[in-house]
Amino acid sequence: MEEIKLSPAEKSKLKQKIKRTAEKLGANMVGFANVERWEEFKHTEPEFYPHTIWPWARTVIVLAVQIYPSMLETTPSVVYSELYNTTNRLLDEMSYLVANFLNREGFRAHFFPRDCYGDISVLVKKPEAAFSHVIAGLYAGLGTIGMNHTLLTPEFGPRVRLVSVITDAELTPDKMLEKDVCIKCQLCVKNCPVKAFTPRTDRVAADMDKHACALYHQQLKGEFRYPCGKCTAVCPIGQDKKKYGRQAVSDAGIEHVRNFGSKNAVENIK
Ligand code: B12
Ligand code: SF4
Ligand code: SF4
Repeated sequence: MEEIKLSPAEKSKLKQKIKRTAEKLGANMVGFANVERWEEFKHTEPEFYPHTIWPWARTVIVLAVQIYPSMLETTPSVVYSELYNTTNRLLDEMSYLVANFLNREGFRAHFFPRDCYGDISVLVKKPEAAFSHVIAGLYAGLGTIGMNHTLLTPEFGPRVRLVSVITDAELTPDKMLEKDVCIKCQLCVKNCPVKAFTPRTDRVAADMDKHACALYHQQLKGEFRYPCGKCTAVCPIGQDKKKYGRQAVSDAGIEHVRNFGSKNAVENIK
């Protein structure tokens, strides 16, 4: 298939149209990365680059939806579990439809589903996917990677879930953030129930025991109060924390919510 060459004015118009489409579908954030950034920054092995997998890929469009702090802070609970499932459906649908829009404009496009694993038992053995939305979000200028290994955005801190649309449309990439969004307060480190993080003094600010985190998630799944996300709930970064307040649900409220809808409801995890 012949590549469609766009003038700078056409590129800018198409970018605006994509943003508007995604926002109408519910996206809180939209960012654009050119595939060259995977080669420039090399956070992953080449087999994970979008254009290694799909040689026609030129741009990755990353969409984010917010996680409401007032629901997340009840974690582990069925309330957060339901929110998580809802965002997952929304992300996959939104990205499907944005890819569909690009198809109708004459471009190749598809989405990489928001997670892409069969079951948590698979991640206990091998905690990674064929394509990382965190890395894509970093390259698309949505945020920077925090000590808790998630993408921290100035608007919602780490309380966003991500999905990527991969296309052969050559669009102007967004600027990556220059300033580290993470303030290294270590609240994520201190509040992790399985002590998954070990702080480091170099650029990668903490090692993460992904196996311990995945094992804990397996337990929570059996109790119908999956996932955990405590390291994202406590992060003080984000305008959302200003809007909802530092703690967005009362202690009594947390206990009440945990008493319903899942097994092992109220116990030692806070
Ligand atoms: C496998 C997986 C897991 C595994 C492994 C987690 C991990 N961090 O790799 C387990 C089961 C432990 C897990 C747990 C959770 N997950 Co998960 N998970 C995934 C999945 C499916 C693949 C991730 C992957 O391939 N990892 C392997 C690669 C990317 O890791 P890596 O090469 O080691 O990259 C790391 C290094 O490069 C390092 N790094 C690079 N530069 C720097 C700089 C600094 C300063 C630091 C500290 C690190 C660092 O950080 C990168 C990310 O870990 C993605 C969805 C997807 N397809 O992207 C969701 C995803 C990463 N998970 C997500 C979430 C929210 C969670 C949870 C909070 C649970 C929840 N939903 O409430 C927890 C906690 C995660 C955490 N603290 O990292 C979100 C993250 C959103 C965000 N804002 O970043 C994702 C993107 C899902 C989504 N569609 O939104 N998850
Ligand atoms: S809780 Fe603090 S250290 Fe952890 S990611 Fe957020 S800002 Fe960084
Ligand atoms: S999701 Fe929970 S168990 Fe996993 S690293 Fe974050 S706080 Fe720890």
